[in-house]
Amino acid sequence: MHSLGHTRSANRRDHVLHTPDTFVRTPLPGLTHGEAIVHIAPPTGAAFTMMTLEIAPKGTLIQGATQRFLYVLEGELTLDEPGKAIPHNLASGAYAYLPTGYPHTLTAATPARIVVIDKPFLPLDPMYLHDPATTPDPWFLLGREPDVTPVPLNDDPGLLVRHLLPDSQVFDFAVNTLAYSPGASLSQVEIHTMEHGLLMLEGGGVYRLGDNWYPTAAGDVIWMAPFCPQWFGAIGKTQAKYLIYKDFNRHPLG
Ligand code: UGY
Ligand code: MN
Repeated sequence: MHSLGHTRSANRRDHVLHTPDTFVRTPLPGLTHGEAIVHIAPPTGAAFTMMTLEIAPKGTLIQGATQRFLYVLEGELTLDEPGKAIPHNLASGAYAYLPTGYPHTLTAATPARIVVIDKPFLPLDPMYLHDPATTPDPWFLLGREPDVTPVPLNDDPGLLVRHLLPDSQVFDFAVNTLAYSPGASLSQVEIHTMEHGLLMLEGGGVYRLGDNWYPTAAGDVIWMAPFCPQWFGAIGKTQAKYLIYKDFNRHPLG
């Protein structure tokens, strides 16, 4: 049906709501037999990129210029890493963290959709590396979101967080999932120095961004600038769940 120029998408100074009706697919260097939907990138003010890649069987993605986080939404893929004869199998809910310069090839075995977050790494100042056992660099890791133990946010059993990256200040960003029982909400309007990239995975609700309240559903992507006022309330009879990126563990002056 024709939308007559209407969309829920919005582009404001301190936030972007990117809804599927406005997605535009483009080629991406390093990606074969696939297309990228770039949701979040520096022209809006973001210090990272967040994209969905749609990859056909046998399509591949190789490393880019920065560290990378990837999350499988749909399909089956293999991930080759250096020195390993047997590739890793990834399916829906699987994720990987790849440090800067870590060679890898991701190959789709079936039609696949993945989310990719790329960010230039900001090293932790060595003066904070008190523990000699601490490595200065973040490390390659693979996981599965359902295997991560959920913890209630602010003691609310209706709002469960899964931290997908290790609790180490060596990492300069965090990626979490937040699962809201029907009717649950953030306990406060948040205003903070970190920026966010968010993909609504399931369900929906109302997202406050700045002075706007947006109906939000699975498939929507949101960018929140540093200090963007934000709040979410889940609406519907099923849980609402999103994947959320934030820059983390660094002094705001860098
Ligand atoms: O981690 C966060 O700042 C998170 N609670 N923000 C959000 O869900 N908008
Ligand atoms: Mn937040």
